[in-house]
Amino acid sequence: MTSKELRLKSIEYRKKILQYIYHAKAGHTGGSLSCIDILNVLYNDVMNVSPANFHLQDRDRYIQSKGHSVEALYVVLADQGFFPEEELLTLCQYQSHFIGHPTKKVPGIEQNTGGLGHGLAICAGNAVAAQKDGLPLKVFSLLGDGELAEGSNWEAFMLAGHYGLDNLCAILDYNKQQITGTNAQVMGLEPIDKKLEAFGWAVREVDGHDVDALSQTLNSLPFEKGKPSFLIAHTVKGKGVSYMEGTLKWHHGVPSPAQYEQAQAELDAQLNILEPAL
Ligand SMILES: Cc1ncc(C[n+]2csc(CCOP(=O)(O)OP(=O)(O)O)c2C)c(N)n1
Repeated sequence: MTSKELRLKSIEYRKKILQYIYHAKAGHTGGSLSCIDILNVLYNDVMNVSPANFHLQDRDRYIQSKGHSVEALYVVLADQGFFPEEELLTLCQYQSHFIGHPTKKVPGIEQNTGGLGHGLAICAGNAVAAQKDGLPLKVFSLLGDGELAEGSNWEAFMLAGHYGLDNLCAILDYNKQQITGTNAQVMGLEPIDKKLEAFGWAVREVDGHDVDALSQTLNSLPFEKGKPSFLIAHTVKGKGVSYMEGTLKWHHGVPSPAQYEQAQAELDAQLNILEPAL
């Protein structure tokens, strides 16, 4: 996919995330908007995973450890053809599979997540198995910065470093905010690069909204042969909608009708800058 196509997709995905959260009257808005460029690049430009190969053992794996941002994942999986997009109109309704956290009942989802701190350990297990079986697949995990307060992540970091899992890539959606405050207020992570390096990981940093930089970095895995890769993606919670950006209350939140119109208008304006004919 070209750089422009990826940038257009990101805006379209943001519009859809808001559309389905607004319709469902529920959702983790800010964190979905902060990680969507990462998912866009992974699914459209990096990973070897699709509805056609999902049953095969040697496909790549993606497990979204910050499971609460599931609306971003639903929108991307629908776009990849894992299920018809209109099914997202059932989001958060009684008996719908499209609940507020990922479950394997939804086509394309590898693992149930949502209880923070589980995804990376599962990915590390998958990476060990692939290494032993000689399968040429890559395993990707998306982590939240607040999520790193869970000690289980650090066990997985230690294991992956020890076993030299260079088929594993963890991406940190580093928006520096959690539910109740900033990382600095609740649980600081710095120096996160030095900590991961001390655990035996190769670390890179990137602007997590720059699809070109994301694509270039994620297409150069492993960052170092014989080491797991850790990508610090600097992001903004609520990215793309002016009144949501960097605002704690939009961790989860449903726009009012006027706010919804404004958000869609802002995203349409971004689309028009990229593609004036639209
Ligand atoms: C084990 C566990 N504890 C608490 C929660 C509730 N919870 C949901 S999201 C969240 C904050 C996560 O912050 P972060 O990982 O930074 O996510 P982001 O800001 O990117 O949305 C918390 C504490 C949870 N899902 N799982």
